[in-house]
Amino acid sequence: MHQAFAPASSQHDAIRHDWTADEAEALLGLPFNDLVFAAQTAHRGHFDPNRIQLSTLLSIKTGGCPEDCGYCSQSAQHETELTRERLLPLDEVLDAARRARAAGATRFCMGAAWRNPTDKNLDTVLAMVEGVKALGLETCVTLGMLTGGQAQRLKDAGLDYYNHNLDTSPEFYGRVISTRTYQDRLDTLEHVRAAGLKTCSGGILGMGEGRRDRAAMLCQLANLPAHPESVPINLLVQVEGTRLFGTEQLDPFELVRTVAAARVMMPASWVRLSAGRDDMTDELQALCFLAGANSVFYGERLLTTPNAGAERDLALFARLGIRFEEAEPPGREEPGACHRHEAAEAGAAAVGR
Ligand code: SAM
Ligand code: DTB
Ligand code: SF4
Repeated sequence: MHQAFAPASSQHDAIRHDWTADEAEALLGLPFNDLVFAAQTAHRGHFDPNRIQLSTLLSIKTGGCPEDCGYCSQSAQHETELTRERLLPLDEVLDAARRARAAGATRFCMGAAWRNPTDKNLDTVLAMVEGVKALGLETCVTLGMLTGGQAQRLKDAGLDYYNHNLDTSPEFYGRVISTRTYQDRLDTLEHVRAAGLKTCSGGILGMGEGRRDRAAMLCQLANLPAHPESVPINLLVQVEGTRLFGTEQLDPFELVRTVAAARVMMPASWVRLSAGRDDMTDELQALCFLAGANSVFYGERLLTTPNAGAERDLALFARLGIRFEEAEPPGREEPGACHRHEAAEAGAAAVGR
């Protein structure tokens, strides 16, 4: 076993904020079995290893974004097949949230293709947050950059999580986005944290970055004043017409290694296997769950691209004996509390086992 990373198991679940890129790179480069073992050990110190959290995504404002993120179908600088849409009306959003709850999601995440929300747009989003929360779902929004005042208004409306990704390392960042800086992203994360919102922040793999960049990105996340409560690890969804379309595919084991390192470095956070699952085999997803991923986007679509469907997911969870939790119906004594849903049984029925 590697000396630096195989000490007593109690050290695997330490909450640290002093990771160096060298250390994180060494962690990512451990023999695969040692790394996965370290991740499982950390995972079991903080979570039920056979349970995952389900979030459903909805794009509330699609396309026409002024930013130039090289991966994104919604950038106005890319010629993709996407149709630009206006901000969705409240009733459509609430219908989608009810459907997500009925399907078993506990968190509803709403995304908008904005550089930042205007205060007027934010008023509309606040009503969405209040409405979704009243359904007994946890709420998350991703709206671009926020001021401190906007973060506070979201908090006051009852928002649980704000998603804002660092996307990659500071060193690789300039190859992906030029219209906002890394520091802009860190500033928004600071506003989110200062307002008392939970932070959802992670990145994208498979954009042509190297292992050192993945290590540096994980260090940035783990060395924030508080670990993000939720860490989405996206695998680039290659959309025709975007600048990063045609990028060489990442070795799938690098995805598993990154999930495992995220679990070791942020042991008490939800690590979400996010975009890209539709193109993954069941076996690759199972390795990611073994490596400590314990949350997924659940439902037929991500924002603008297909997701692994609910039927496929239920069948996979059943084969792996993974349970998920379902939102309490609203009006119970502990709003937002969850009860166990035996996905394994439901899914087993779905696959006839
Ligand atoms: N416009 C807001 C922003 O960028 O802050 C919110 C929406 S944006 C689509 C949210 C995140 O989705 C991005 O930061 C990126 O990490 C992820 N994302 C977008 N397109 C993706 C793709 N094609 N593949 C993987 N992840 C993607
Ligand atoms: C995150 O980390 N991944 C989600 C969510 N946060 C907003 C977005 C994934 C988008 C995948 C490409 C698409 O559907 O447009
Ligand atoms: Fe706009 Fe967000 Fe897409 Fe960047 S990732 S182009 S900010 S929608």
